[in-house]
Amino acid sequence: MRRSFYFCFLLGLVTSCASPTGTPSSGSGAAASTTVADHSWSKAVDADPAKIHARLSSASADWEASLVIDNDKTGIWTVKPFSFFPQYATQELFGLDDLGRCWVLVSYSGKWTPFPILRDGVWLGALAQGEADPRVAGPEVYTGGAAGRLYQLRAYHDGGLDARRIAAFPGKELHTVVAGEFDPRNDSPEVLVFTRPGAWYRVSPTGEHGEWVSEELGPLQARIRDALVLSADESGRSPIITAARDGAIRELRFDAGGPQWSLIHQVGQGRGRLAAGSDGRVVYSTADDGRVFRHERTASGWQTELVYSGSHGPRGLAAGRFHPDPQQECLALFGYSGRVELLTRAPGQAWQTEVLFVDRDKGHWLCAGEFDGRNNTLEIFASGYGGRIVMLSRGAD
Ligand SMILES: [Ca+2]
Ligand SMILES: [Ca+2]
Repeated sequence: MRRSFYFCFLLGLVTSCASPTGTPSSGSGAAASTTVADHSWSKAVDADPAKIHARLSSASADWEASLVIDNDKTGIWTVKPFSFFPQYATQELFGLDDLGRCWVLVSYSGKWTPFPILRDGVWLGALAQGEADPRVAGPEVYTGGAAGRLYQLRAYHDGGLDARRIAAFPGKELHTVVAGEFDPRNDSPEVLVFTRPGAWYRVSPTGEHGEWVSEELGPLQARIRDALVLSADESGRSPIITAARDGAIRELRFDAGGPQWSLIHQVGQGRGRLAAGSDGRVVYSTADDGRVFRHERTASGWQTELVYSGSHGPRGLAAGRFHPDPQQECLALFGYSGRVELLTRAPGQAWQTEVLFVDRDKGHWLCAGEFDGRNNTLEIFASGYGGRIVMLSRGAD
C-alpha cells in the first residue's frame, strides 16, 4: 500500500516536471472498434496492465502470458530489468521505444505502472546499467539511440527520477552501451559507446563542473549490436563480450596498452544477440540465419557448439532458470518469427524446444528477471515490432 502510494506521488512529480511527453495513444477509439478474430494476441478491451493483471493467451500449458505495456503501434526495441529505485529490493523493467521514450515499468501485485522518463524524438536502442559515476550512489542507467545522444538516468532516494544528456555524437546512431570499470588507462570508470557508422567512444565523468568527457577510441569495422559485461576478473576489471554485424563474437579486455580484442567465434552471417549463463563461463549468441551458439570458456580457450537452427532473424535471447529442475540448461529465443521459444537441455541429453508464445508482430528483444516472486523460475519479457512488452511466467510449481 505504501509502495503504490509512493508511486502515485512519484507519477505526479514526473508528469509535472517532464516536457509534455506523450503517453501511449489510448485515444484511438477507431482501432478498438475493429473486430479482431480470436488470435492469441487479442486482448480484452479493459485489459489495461496498469489497472489489472492483463492475461494473454499462451502457447504452452506450463506458461502464462500477460501484458506489461501496450504501446499501440510504436515498437519497443529493447527491454531489460534493472534495480533502479534505491528504496526497493525488486527490480524495474526498462523499455525503449521508436519515439525515443524510455519507459520504466514498476510491477505491483500483477499490475504494471509505466513511467515515461525521456522523449528523444527518434528511436532509442542502447541500454545498460553500470557503475560509471562515483558521484552517484549505486549504479546508473545509460541510454541513447538514433539522435546520437547519450543520457544518464537516475532515481533519487527521496523521490523523483530524471534523465540528463551527458554526451552527443552528431551524425551517429548509438546502438550499444556498457558501463563499468574497464580501462586501466582511465582514472575513472567509464561508459563505452558503440555507434553506427562504426566507431566507439569512452565517456568519463571527469570533466569540469560535473561534465563528462568523450574520447574516440577508434573506428570499428562493424556495428556492435549487443554487448555483455561479465563478472570482474582478478584485475578488478570486467571483460566485455560483443556481437557484431560482421559475424564475429569477440572478447574485449583492456590492459595498460589499450583495448585488446580477441575472436571467440566467426560465422558468415551477422551476429545479433547475446546472453550469459549465471556463472559467466558460458555465453550464448545468435546468428541472423537462425542459428544459436553456446560458447564456453575452458582452460584452453573458448569452445563453441551449435545449440539450435531456428527461423531467420533471431532478435532476442535470454538465459536463466526457466525450468523447475535446476539441472536443466535453459535458453529463450525470440525474433522475426514472432515466436518465443524455450530451449532446454538435461545433462547429457539433446536440446528440446517448445513454443511459449506467439506475438502479434516480429520480435526484437528478450530478457529475463525475477518479478512474480511466486516460484524459483525467472520470468521472460518479450518486446518488438508488436509495440508491447509481454511477460511470460511459469505457473506455480
Ligand atoms: Ca555510481
Ligand atoms: Ca519467478
